[in-house]
Amino acid sequence: MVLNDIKISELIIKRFSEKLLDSLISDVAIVGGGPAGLTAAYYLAKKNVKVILFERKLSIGGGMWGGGIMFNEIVVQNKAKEILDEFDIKTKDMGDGYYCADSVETVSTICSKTSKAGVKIFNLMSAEDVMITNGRVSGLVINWSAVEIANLHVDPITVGTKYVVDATGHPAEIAHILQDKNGCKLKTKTGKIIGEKEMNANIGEKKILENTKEIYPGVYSCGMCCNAIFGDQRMGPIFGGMLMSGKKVAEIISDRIKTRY
Ligand code: 48F
Repeated sequence: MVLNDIKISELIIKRFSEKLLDSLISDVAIVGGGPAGLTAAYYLAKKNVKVILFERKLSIGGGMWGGGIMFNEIVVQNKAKEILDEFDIKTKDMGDGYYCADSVETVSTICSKTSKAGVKIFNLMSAEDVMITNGRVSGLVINWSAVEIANLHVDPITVGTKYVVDATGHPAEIAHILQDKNGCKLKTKTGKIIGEKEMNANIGEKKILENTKEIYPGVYSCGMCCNAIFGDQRMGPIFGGMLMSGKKVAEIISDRIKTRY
């Protein structure tokens, strides 16, 4: 076989364009490819929901690669172990309901299984705005992260979706876009983003599941941004809440898609 450089370029352009064209309309568009967003995407795809995911960075996995202070081990509590089992990730029983897993194995396996489940993952792309139709979010405005980083004046493109998931972690970017740019009232006590509280894994991990819910018509929060939006505790390098929040938002949205849209 004689390799042809132009052919190689042609194949990349063709395949990527097909992928992007097929993603112009989806059931769910997830913003953020950390543990919460990836887990949500995986469980949605397993229920045959058409789901796409945008991640600003080159690598998928968000804050999980670095475990705690770059020690690449994560801790999960017993309630979340079944999710690591579902992904076939090795865990070490540390007693008293604590389990550890290698963060590199965890991220790479979740990423691989999510992709194989049928999720279209677009790395290097950022959501910079939302589309709103009749008081409900109906799509995302996306651009290359490189455009954002270089502060270039290049117009974005749009994708239409039934549901958006804010899985952007601590910065809660979609919630901020709704509130700060579009003046939307969020479904929090104050109608605004309340801001995350101090570190407390015990409270934070419980609250994150309560706070995995709709924040504005058509938009759900999952993962760390839930507690940032609803004003609850952060939890540091325990990741069970992120995984369970991703699974929970997938269940809520797939039920809604089945019963009504
Ligand atoms: O930060 P991240 O890992 O959020 P998460 O899934 O998990 C939180 C934990 O990592 C940790 C924690 C555990 O106790 O508190 O922080 O909730 O992943 C969020 C991802 O979203 C991407 C960002 O690059 C990161 O990989 N992201 C953020 N804003 C955008 C975005 C955006 N506007 N467009 C695309 N990607």
